[in-house]
Amino acid sequence: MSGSDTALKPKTATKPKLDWPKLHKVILLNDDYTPREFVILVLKAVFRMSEEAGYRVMMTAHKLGSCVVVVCARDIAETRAKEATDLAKQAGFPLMFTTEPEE
Ligand code: TYC
Repeated sequence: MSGSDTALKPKTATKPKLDWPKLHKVILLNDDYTPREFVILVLKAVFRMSEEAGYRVMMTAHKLGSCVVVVCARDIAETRAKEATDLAKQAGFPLMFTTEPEE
């Protein structure tokens, strides 16, 4: 067999697998019923925020409709969002926290 008979494999471009798992945002949603003080209480209890940070995040959601609370690993984001939403539900408020992947 001469060198010209050798079957050459087509070269396929392979994307290097360097993707890390995406970080996730926990997002606080505004509503018309949950008292401001209760929102701050939940932010302090679940996300370990100071009164001042909690107030700023609460007021941002109140004025703009939503606010990013924290960016972290997906499982932590989902657990915290559920914990915070459940706490509000137990107290009879419709306060909601959602999660979404970062771009
Ligand atoms: N908008 C609520 C009120 O006026 C307070 C509030 C703020 C509720 C932020 C939810 O994510 C929220 N009582």
